[in-house]
Amino acid sequence: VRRSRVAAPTPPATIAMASVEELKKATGYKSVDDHVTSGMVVGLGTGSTAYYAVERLGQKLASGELTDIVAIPTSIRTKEQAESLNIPLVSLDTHPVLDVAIDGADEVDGDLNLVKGRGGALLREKMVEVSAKKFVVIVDDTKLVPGLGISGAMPVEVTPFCVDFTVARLLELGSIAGCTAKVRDDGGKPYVTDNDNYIVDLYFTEPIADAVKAGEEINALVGVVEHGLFLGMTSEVIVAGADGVKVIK
Ligand code: ABF
Repeated sequence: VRRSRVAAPTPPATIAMASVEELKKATGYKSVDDHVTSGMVVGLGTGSTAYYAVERLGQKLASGELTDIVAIPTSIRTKEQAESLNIPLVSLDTHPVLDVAIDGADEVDGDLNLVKGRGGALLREKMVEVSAKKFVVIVDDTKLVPGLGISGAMPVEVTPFCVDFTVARLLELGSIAGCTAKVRDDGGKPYVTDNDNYIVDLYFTEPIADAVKAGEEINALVGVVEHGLFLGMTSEVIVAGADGVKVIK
């Protein structure tokens, strides 16, 4: 009896990891099932949750359940995944309006405003997602926050030229006073985005009080390319948690 009691439990870490992955898969699959129909132009997000939306789209194209889809990837990583699944790809140059874009997020607040870019793809994500008639966000419930900027970095994509100058100008902005800034590191060198830029991660101890103003001030700096605040863009959020998958609009 003692021997079987010792042998029975599955390691808790294995259970936790599998379930987080299952939550991501549930939201990713549901986003495609609910929002993608044949003939659409679809924006494909980046990250470990968006991965499952891309996977589902590939499955449905392969089975013939969906036809005449073209997609726009938001990163080189997603482009490679889509190509491996034979998803036809186009660009904003030829398809400037998308029917739907689907992507993950780092933070979602009560008004469905987002922090994005901890995966480094925020510029292409914003260009694609702001061009979509519908922007569907897919997250597990750990991403829901009471205020933006409190669970980790708020990334800003900047030009590499004189990055310390740009960091110093960012730290002077009244709307984000008190934050700290760090050029994202990649093994001892600055992390380089798909657009050959750097990322400055801003860290806050309190939620960003006025995210609209912060976004305006940050983007007005000449060395800044784009920030990771995605405000007023979200059409709906598909959230997976221990009690199931729900939709917030
Ligand atoms: C991208 O992936 C980012 O904007 C965001 O940083 C991240 C979320 O990734 P994950 O789903 O892996 O948590 O969409």
